[in-house]
Amino acid sequence: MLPVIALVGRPNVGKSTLFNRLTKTRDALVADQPGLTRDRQYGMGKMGDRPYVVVDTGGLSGEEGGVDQLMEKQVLAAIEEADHILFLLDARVGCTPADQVIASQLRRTGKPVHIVVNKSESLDGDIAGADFFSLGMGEPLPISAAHGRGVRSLINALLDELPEGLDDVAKEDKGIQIAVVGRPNVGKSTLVNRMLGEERVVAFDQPGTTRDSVFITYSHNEKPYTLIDTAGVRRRARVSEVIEKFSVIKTLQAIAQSNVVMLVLDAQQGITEQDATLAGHILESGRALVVVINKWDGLQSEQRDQVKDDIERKLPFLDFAVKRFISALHGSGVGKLYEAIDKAYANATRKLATPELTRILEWTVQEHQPPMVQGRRIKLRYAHQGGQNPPIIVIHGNQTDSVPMTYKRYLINRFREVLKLSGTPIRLEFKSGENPFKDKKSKPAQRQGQKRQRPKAAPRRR
Ligand SMILES: Nc1nc2c(ncn2[C@@H]2O[C@H](COP(=O)(O)OP(=O)(O)OP(=O)(O)O)[C@@H](O)[C@H]2O)c(=O)[nH]1
Ligand SMILES: [Mg+2]
Repeated sequence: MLPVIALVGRPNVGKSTLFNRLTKTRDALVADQPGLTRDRQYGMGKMGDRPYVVVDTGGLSGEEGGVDQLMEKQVLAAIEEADHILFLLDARVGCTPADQVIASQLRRTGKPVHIVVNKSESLDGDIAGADFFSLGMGEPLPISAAHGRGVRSLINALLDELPEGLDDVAKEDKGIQIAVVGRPNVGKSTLVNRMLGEERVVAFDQPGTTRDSVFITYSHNEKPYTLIDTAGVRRRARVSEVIEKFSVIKTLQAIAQSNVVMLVLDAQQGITEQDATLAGHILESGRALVVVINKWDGLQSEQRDQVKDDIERKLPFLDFAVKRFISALHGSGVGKLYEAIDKAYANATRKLATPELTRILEWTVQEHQPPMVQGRRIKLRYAHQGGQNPPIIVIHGNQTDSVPMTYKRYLINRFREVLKLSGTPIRLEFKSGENPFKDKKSKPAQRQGQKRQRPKAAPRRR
């Protein structure tokens, strides 16, 4: 399960600055998708190959019974779902009475709290921390969120405290892992129940805590699948009467554990901001995706056209995904979802041969050259696969740091088109060797060297 780190503290101590640093995706392409707004409160990050979730709680006032009682309630709810609390303090201001109040509130939660002293870049670590020993919550850790100092070791220390994730040998027979996500009341539980319908359920994990999802392994057409249900399966018929407990954290964790995400939308309610935010999270995760437009029954054809327009307009960055229009209630279209799921998964995990990738790259570059940078043209020379689910295409050349966003999109579109890679995001990675072909003798050695450094090409561990 993805560890969850919550950032807590008074206003202005640097929570959002730290959040941005911890969730900064190296893949700028994701952030640059037209129409995509990033969630400023919840984000996924990665240290090495260890992913985590970060929550920016937006701040506690430290005034007991203060005006922002309501907000504090929300902060406490976020804390409830977290594995680690980072209590941020301001080295320049020192320990304030408000900090003391927050400390005692945090103590009451019984959660592990780390004292993090921010803005300590111009101070000696010991001096920066000294003032905060009086909080009685262990050793203060000095960092500078703005300058990135101490952040890496802080996160590594947190992740080290957590038990190693189980290596999922046992998961082999669980088939494709499908996360069913969507905002409340779009019909996730109805869909899950409908999909399970007559199927033979092999295993059913009850959730352990409030934020756990339910995992259901079953077989369909004698093929195993595992549904990850973020809403919780209702065995009873009256699904609609259950008020579902929606949790972004639970959703992020389910996405991270899946191979394919089914994003469920509500055709009768239309596309909302929350849908777009979830879609953004899915895109950032790199998982294969099937967009399921539910409640398609009982709509007039003009309404249907409008929903389709709406999706294109509000979720343009999901254009790679297959869309399916269904009625979970009546069951229409549900059986056909498997075809889309299987296809998305197959594409996301397909092996791509180096000669083919390089050939496509060559054609693409021939058709439309990358621009010149400081009088020299960007060269893109060869490509190979660097990972699966999502497919990563590693492109070698020179001045690759300067490849413009529009050109990256052009490349991705071409790769997608020629390889027919629908249903999955495609990631590009660039490697510049100053001129890898200048000194021919060093070429094989260099390529090998790069191979060793490259992150593992095997599919992700789950
Ligand atoms: N010098 C210095 N300034 C920092 C550092 N981290 C954050 N800041 C600055 O502190 C100010 C507040 O930072 P935010 O990240 O917005 O603080 P916050 O805790 O999210 O504030 P609220 O959301 O209002 O509670 C900004 O001007 C930041 O640039 C740091 O490590 N060093
Ligand atoms: Mg903030």
